[in-house]
Amino acid sequence: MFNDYINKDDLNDWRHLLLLYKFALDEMSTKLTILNEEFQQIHSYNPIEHIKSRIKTPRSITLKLIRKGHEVSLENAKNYIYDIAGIRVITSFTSDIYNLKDLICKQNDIKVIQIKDYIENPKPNGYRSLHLLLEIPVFLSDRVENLKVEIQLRTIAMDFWASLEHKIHYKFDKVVPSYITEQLKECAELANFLDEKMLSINEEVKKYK
Ligand code: 0O2
Repeated sequence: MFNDYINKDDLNDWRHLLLLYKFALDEMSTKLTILNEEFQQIHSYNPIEHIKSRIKTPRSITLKLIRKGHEVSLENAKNYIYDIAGIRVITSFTSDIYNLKDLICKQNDIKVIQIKDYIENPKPNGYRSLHLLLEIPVFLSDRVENLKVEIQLRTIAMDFWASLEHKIHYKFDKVVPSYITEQLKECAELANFLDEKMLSINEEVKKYK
């Protein structure tokens, strides 16, 4: 698919672009690790359960550009695909998500481009997560490149739901029978109930410290 749209001479430029996004991802991952480890030292508590990161494949970039109606080019990939560098941060509690968001967004080398709060406003299918679209500078030998990184912040329960929903979506080639969609929506509500319950138990436990 990718090769149908990309001239062989341009392959090196694409490799270079993806390398720049890898640098952006590395920088952002380090920032998150620092926040987590410092938090652990000060409060004896890790807000982050785990972090997954990935660079979008050239195939996915190509498909997304076509889906959005753009010509497949390096410039368009940089301008219109916001999640070439993607990080998923999994937390225990919803409160951790908002604490982390505040800590990330106030770092003055980070530019906040957009915040999508699918926790306050879940998608109609039940999807919940907080998405941050950020731009960070990457210092190269001859210039500074500002690159976009998408961070998805989710609790374990939100991630459990989203992972299964994603698999089902692809299993049915995006046309999921309505009774399954309805059951998934129910599960999203149950996952949300679990998040709220766990948060309130945690608040109780904190009083004993
Ligand atoms: P993948 O394979 O996860 O990378 P945009 O990226 O902003 O141009 P969109 O769709 O408006 O396009 O962005 P949005 O809503 O921020 O969602 C982007 C990503 O969030 C998706 O990436 C998914 O990872 C996740 N996501 C959004 N909605 C859902 C959902 O209903 N279910 C699940 N499981 N994940 C969701 P991609 O590119 O679709 O795929």
